[in-house]
Amino acid sequence: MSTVKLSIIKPSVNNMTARVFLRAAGIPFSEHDVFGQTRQPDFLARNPAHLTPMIEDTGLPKGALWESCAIMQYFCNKHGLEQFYPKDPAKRAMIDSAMFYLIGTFYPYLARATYPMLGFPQYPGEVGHSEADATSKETARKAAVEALAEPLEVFRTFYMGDAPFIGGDKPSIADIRLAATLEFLAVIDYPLPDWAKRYVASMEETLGAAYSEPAADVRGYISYVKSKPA
Ligand SMILES: N[C@@H](CCC(=O)N[C@@H](CS)C(=O)NCC(=O)O)C(=O)O
Repeated sequence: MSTVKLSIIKPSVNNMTARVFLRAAGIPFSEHDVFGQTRQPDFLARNPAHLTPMIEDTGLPKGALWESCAIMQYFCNKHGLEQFYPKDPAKRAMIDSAMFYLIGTFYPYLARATYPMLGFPQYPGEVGHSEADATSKETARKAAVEALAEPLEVFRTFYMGDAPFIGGDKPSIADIRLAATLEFLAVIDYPLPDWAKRYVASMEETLGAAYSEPAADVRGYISYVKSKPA
């Protein structure tokens, strides 16, 4: 079996998601740090969206695949990893819904709330990316911080309910996506509710080094950013 090639940027939780998943699923892969290389001609030829995580695997129609959730879905489908992505259509729909809700609703708030502190660029059309003054940018950032609480609570009340994970008794790919995402909130000292703290701790305890090793890169970057003078 040819080895999957995973291209990553270490401080990113989008990348942490794929890194945790491939380790937890026991899929053989080689990891390549492409920090600073995503807009170079060789990378763009393979991935015109210049996004990481990216996998390259034989059999993919275009050779490469990006989007963290699509990467996890692909490997679960390919290897029948039902423990992470149930086959039952109704159960699978809940996992898909949680991931779409994260990417489409929760993550944009989280990016607006944390990217300025992380030193990451914001998206065109947003106040943080505009020529607005620092006060206006901070007002917009704080609005995004405030908006986080409602979708966060939806993950607990709707997707998890009485179970410890979105996947029920065991972490699913939606849990890997959510736990990794929550890691970024440390950069703004976001007051995570107790259930969310316990949830991330359970994810780490359950997945072990598969979680801790990629998490260490995100946490290390956050510590570095927070240690810099404002
Ligand atoms: N929704 C995507 C987001 C991917 C993304 O934003 N990747 C960023 C790192 S966090 C990236 O590779 N940026 C490099 C670039 O745009 O050149 C996912 O979940 O994979």
